[in-house]
Amino acid sequence: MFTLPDLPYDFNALEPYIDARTMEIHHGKHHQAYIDNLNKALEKAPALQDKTIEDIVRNLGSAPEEVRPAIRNHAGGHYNHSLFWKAMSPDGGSQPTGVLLEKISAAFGSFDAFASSFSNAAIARFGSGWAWLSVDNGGGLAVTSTPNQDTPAMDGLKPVLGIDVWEHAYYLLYQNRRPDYVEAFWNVVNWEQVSKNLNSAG
Ligand code: MN3
Repeated sequence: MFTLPDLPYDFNALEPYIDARTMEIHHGKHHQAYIDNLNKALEKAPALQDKTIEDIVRNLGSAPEEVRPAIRNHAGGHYNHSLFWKAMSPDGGSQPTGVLLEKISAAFGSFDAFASSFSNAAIARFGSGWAWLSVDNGGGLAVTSTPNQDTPAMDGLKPVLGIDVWEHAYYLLYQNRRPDYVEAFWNVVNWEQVSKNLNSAG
């Protein structure tokens, strides 16, 4: 049984960029619902019940067909949100350093070019989904976008930073102004955690 991970900060910690009410509903209702629905789907997939969430999203093909769409959506939702909360911090913002910055510069030319590519992917995602920075199969970095709760891990990539662009992530504070939310997100990115994600991606 999967359970909701605690937020590593208070609901209001990311203000003024992300408001407390949004964080409370997003974590306590939306993320909880992905977990509840995943646990329910896993009742019909006993072979997956002792797998990690990463194993499940990386091997969707091993889920029984009957519950595969549910597992895709809800395991994806649990995996994506678990990464998302940790990759933000009230002490975040600014720019990465060290190996992460070197890899970003190698892949995109500069940090600004990367940030622009990531923001554009987030803004251009039609409907609900995510934009990502991931480690690709060759060990380089790539910006991609996924619909719904799909995750780059389903395609063998290792996501290290993601932004949730479902309306539930920003509508209370930003309404239809997704670009303003995306711009504000840069103020809370926890580069230390993104670097850890990069290191554990190998
Ligand atoms: Mn969400």
